[in-house]
Amino acid sequence: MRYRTIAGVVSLLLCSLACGFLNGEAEPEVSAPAAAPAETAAEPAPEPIASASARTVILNHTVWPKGLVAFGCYDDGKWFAANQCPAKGTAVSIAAAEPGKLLLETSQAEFEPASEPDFSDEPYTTRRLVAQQQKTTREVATITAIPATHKTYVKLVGEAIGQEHPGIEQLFKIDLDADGSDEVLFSATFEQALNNMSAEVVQKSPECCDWANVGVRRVVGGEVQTTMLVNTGGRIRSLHQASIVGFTDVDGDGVLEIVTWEQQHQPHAYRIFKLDGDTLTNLGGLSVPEWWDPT
Ligand SMILES: [Ca+2]
Ligand SMILES: [Ca+2]
Repeated sequence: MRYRTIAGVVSLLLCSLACGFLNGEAEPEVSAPAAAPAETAAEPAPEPIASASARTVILNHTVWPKGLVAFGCYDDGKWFAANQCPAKGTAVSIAAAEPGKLLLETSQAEFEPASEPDFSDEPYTTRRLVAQQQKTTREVATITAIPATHKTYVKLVGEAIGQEHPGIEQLFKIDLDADGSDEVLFSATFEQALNNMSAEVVQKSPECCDWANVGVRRVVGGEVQTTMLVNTGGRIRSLHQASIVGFTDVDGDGVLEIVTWEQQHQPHAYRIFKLDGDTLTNLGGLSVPEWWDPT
C-alpha cells in the first residue's frame, strides 16, 4: 500500500500555490455542475433515489475502485451523484472516443457501495457494479479522425485557447445529435505542444507554462462556435492534463453526452456534458483521489 506518490505530494504543493479547481476558479464556460457537493466523512450518505426510470452511467475506472463503477445517474431531467444511484436498475456504458463506430451497451445492473479508504482528505463515494444482465448493444454514431496537424484546426484551436502552438492531442468529428451536421471535438495540452515544438521555440514561448483544454466546435444559430468544456492552465507547471473519454446517452434520446477527464492537481475528475439544442450543460462529475492505490 502506498499513501501518496512523491509526484502526488509535489503536485499538491504546487497546487496549493496555483490551482483552484474545486474552488471553481477554473470552471468551464458552461453552466455550473448540478452534482451535490462532496460529503464529509461525518455526514451520512444520501438515500438512493427510488426510480425505475433512472439510467446509471457506468465508468470503467482504472484506479480506485478498479473496474466498472457508477459515474452518476440521470432521471426525469436531473443528474444524481454516484452514491445516489439506484442499487438495481438500468445501466448505460460510455463508448470510448476512438475512430470508428460507437457502440453503446445498455443492461440491467446491480451495484454495491464501494467502501471508502480508512483515511482520506478527499472523500469519495461511488458504487461498484457487481452484476450485469440482459445486455443490448446499439450503434449510435461514427467517429472520424482529423489529423492533429491539420492547419485549419491548429489555427482555430490555437485561437480558442490563446496559443500559437496548441498541442492538439485528440481531434475528430462526430454527429452528437444525429442532425446531419458533425460536431468537432478536440483536446489540447502543453505537454503535447512540447512534443511538437523545438526547444528553441519552447524557450521563446511567451505563453509558457501549462494548459489543458477540451472543446467542441458546433453550429449554433447558423454559425460555428467553439465552446470550451475543460479550460485550465497557468504559469506554473503542474502537469495539467485533459482528454475526451467518450460518449454516452443518459436519457436514451439518441443525443450523445460527452464525457471528459481532467487533472489539474489532485484529485482528477470526470465530467459529463449534455447537448440540448443550442445549449451545452455540465451535468456533473466524479472526482477521484488518484494517489489512493490499495494494491
Ligand atoms: Ca450534429
Ligand atoms: Ca442523451
